[in-house]
Amino acid sequence: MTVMEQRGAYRPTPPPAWQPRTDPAPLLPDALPYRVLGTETAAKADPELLRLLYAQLVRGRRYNAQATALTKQGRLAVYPSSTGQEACQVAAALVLQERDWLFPSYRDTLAAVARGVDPVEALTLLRGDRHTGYDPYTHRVAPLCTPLATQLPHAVGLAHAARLKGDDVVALAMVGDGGTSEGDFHEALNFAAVWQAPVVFLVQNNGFAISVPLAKQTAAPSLAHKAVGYGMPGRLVDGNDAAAVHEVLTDAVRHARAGGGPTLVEAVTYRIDAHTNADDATRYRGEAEIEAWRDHDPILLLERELTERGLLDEEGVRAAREDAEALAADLRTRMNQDPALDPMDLFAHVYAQPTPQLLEQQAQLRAELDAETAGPEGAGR
Ligand SMILES: Cc1ncc(C[n+]2csc(CCOP(=O)(O)OP(=O)(O)O)c2C)c(N)n1
Repeated sequence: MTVMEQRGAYRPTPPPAWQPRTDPAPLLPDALPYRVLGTETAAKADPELLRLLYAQLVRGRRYNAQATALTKQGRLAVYPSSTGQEACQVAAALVLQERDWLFPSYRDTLAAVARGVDPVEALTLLRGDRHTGYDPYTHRVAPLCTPLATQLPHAVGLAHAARLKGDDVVALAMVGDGGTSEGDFHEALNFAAVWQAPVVFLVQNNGFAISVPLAKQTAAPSLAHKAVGYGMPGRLVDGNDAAAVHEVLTDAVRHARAGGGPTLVEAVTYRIDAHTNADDATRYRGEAEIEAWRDHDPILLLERELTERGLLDEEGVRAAREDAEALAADLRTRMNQDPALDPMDLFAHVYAQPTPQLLEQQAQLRAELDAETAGPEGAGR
């Protein structure tokens, strides 16, 4: 029978394999970024937590300023500052248990430090020294990741493996707004949702991928909306409101730990400094925009809340600043010491079983170093 002959009997029916899937409505993010500070919800926030967040934000701001100064003194090769984004950095570190894992990007040194990584060791990579600089297993902080978004599938793999082994571990992976356009972002979120892996993805939407503004990066209604296409909840939060970021991430970690699967959190924030010390941000954004965000500064918001509730006085502010100064002074002193480096370390910890090419390169470098030690004659020149 031809299609034309079938026409009379035609009844529109859905494709046979089609089944209604999950209802997307519960996965959708709020219309506006979730806030706590300055709202009625703030009264419910634990005063001790707010004080801790405040102390950490002040330390973080000072750490960023000191690290940036070290680049100008030639002590640090490059520093992607997280000034303005400290609330995300600190909250990401504080919501995790010791057994959990943090997967940071190059901008997330502060999160690593807030989780316990030595402040100098956390800068090893950015100093141009060697490898990661810290032992990822000590504090369960993966290496700071420079290739965009590649830390995300690593986080999913670790979380999935932990679940298969029956280990109670959650992985929290951090990525920038630009990183959400990478293939690795897609692959990580897809696998995480299909496997219901215990992962939390924290996107710090700081407005720019170097000089590329978000509007040129994506046409999505918000980055949190991207979650829905993968079948996981998307949450939108004010990334400069430390209490709000802490609450949203805590919920997401709890959900993941309870077997509820992954969550994508978009924290709306702003990068106050240039992309790195090597970037001239005046070429792509104006002072008025930065000023507007200074009025919504994470430290300012929290300071205001704490002061209004009588939880912080001048003495408290001074104590937090002194603690931050001590951190900066220690960083200066230790970063001004030249580390003893062995170029042969380049080959250590690369593969469990070095490849023939690596062994060849290792031998070549050894020979060059030996020739240098022997001087021009020894080198046969
Ligand atoms: C795979 C890959 N492509 C390109 C780059 C070059 N690159 C370094 S930072 C950056 C912008 C990233 O912006 P975003 O993800 O928003 O993070 P932010 O730097 O703002 O924290 C780019 C394109 C890279 N590091 N890795």
